[in-house]
Amino acid sequence: MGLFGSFLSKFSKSKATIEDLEQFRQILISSDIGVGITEEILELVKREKSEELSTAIANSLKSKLSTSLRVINLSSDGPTVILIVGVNGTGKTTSAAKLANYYAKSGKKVLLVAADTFRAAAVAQLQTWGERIGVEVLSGSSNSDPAAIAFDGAKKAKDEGFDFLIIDTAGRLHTKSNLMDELGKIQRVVEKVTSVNEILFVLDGTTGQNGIKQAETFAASVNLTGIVVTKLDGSTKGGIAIATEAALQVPLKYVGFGEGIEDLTPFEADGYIAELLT
Ligand SMILES: Nc1nc2c(ncn2[C@@H]2O[C@H](COP(=O)(O)OP(=O)(O)O)[C@@H](O)[C@H]2O)c(=O)[nH]1
Ligand SMILES: [Mg+2]
Repeated sequence: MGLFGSFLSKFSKSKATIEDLEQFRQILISSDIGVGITEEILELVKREKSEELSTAIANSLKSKLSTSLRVINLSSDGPTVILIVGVNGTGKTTSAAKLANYYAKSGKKVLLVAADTFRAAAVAQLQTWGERIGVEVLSGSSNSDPAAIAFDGAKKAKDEGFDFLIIDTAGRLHTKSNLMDELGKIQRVVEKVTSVNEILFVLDGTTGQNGIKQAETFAASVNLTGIVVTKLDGSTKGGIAIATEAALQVPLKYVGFGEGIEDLTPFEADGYIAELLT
């Protein structure tokens, strides 16, 4: 059963009491769907006919979502370049490897670039994934300029006919403006060689409303084209997916639901909402 299902089935049988509404409010808030959307849903509970309630909530949630396409924007000429950004520990490297694996398995030639040059362990982590999934990983020496390695990756991908170039970047605090500027620099140097098709913001689905603030600051520095929400496995925080997309109007493209290489799935809004409400 989804997060809201038991309440909705109760409300479909009898009118919600004040106590019911309060309990439902707690569930909604703790799902991280946000205060604004919580109050709107509660208004619908008070107002709608019980048999139409689920549909009314589903429609209300859908109307808040981005209308942009959720598929990865593929390059028509040259490699499809995907830049992976976000704060520390959200699942960037894991998601980069998952995406690389998906494309490699579908017969595409994929290059991963370890542009997280601050920590040797970060480079090693991507290399380990690369070996496991049979995808080449390009890395520079530690502490080298991340933009320089990204540039080398772009050149190599273009010259050697790669279909996908996936650039993993270092986690950065959205409050550090010099690091945010560095992302812009990475994008610009890659664009000297080939266009950047996607900038995916990776959000840890368990970080709560602060995640939305992170995303907003990143969106102010680089042109985010998609969101990946990770760690939704077994989480009761599923509301964050909707809250983030509603706040940013940037489409959620993938959801991570585990540490395994296959644990990434394209986000499908209708199914996701239906699941929350069932
Ligand atoms: N449960 C779960 N763990 C994840 C998921 N994605 C990443 N992780 C774990 O989160 C931790 C940080 O991931 P990592 O990719 O290194 O984050 P990065 O710092 O953003 O590159 C690792 O232990 C990953 O295995 C996910 O979807 N579900
Ligand atoms: Mg990483």
